Amino acid sequence: MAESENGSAAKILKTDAENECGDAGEISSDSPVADFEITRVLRDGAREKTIFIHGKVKDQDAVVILEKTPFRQDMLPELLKSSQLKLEMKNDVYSTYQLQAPAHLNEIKTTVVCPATEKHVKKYLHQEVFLVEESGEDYRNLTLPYISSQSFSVQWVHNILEKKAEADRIVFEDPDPDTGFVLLPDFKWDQKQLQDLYLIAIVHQKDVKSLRDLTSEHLPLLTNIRSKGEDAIQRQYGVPPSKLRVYLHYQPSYYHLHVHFTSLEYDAPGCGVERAHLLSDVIQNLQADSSYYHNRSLAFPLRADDGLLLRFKEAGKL
Ligand code: GTA
Repeated sequence: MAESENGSAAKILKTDAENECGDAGEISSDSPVADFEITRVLRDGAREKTIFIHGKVKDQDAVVILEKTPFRQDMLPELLKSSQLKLEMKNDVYSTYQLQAPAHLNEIKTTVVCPATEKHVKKYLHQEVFLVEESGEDYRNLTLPYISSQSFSVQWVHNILEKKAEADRIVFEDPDPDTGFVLLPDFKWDQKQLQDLYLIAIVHQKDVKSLRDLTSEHLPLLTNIRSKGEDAIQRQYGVPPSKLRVYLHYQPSYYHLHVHFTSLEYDAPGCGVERAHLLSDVIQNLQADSSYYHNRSLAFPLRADDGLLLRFKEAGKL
């Protein structure tokens, strides 16, 4: 089996955002946020320091996500030395300040979805959520027909697999058509610090939608992802398997099988027990029973305005 890797030394963190249409560190001359007209704030997470905004860019719907990123420990000396401090209050041994950091130490991670569909806008809108319990039969009767007609495009996934996008971000690839996958940084991670390390492994097989499709036939694929994914992360970033949370989402947003690798110390969105299934548990469940995910009930949260929730309600399942 042929394999290829990009990057070798441990702990190489890229310092600038990269994508298929721009070089690392280039200031974008065609800023999609410069013409962004705000329609409304979809969600404002003060604790996560993230804000999701819906608006228009030249008549096209767009979603912009702004996120304050974790501190980079390697930049702390420069941050403390070169920033200006404005005193707010002083009392005995206590004092608080406003620290004004130089621009390059004060970046905001920005994600743009444009053009955004109504489904994107709904995805990021703060909503009441409900827990649904889906039997294997419910999956086949309700969920599968719904996701076959309504789910997000996986064009971005095909672009990665076909090296049409993000090719230079690939950390590891096993090209085997059955057990192979591409491992690359998730677009939620800016790769500037390891605290919020987040990579995804995308399988080469195109007909595995989610956890529900997995049987013992997929065990070689899953064990391959676990061992080679963990090895690649250890080599590239120096993070050992015991510091990783490796899991699948059910329901995912994108129905092309992929596995999330996040730092154990990072409280990643969607890593809660109602959505994340540890890859090691999945492997053991399939070793014990090949049709485990075909038959058993799986619980997952759905937002109030999710069309799938309506299907469950109409079927008297809620
Ligand atoms: N490298 O083009 C991409 C790309 N896209 C379109 C999605 N992903 C991508 N990665 C690369 N390039 O982890 C990543 C996503 C996600 C994974 C798909 O693929 O970041 P999933 O199918 O299980 O879907 O995983 P999921 O978990 O719903 O996706 P997502 O977008 O992570 O949403 C979960 C929650 O995370 C959201 O509700 C929101 O609360 C939060 N979130 C989403 N995007 C951001 C963001 N940019 N910053 C902060 N929080 C975010």
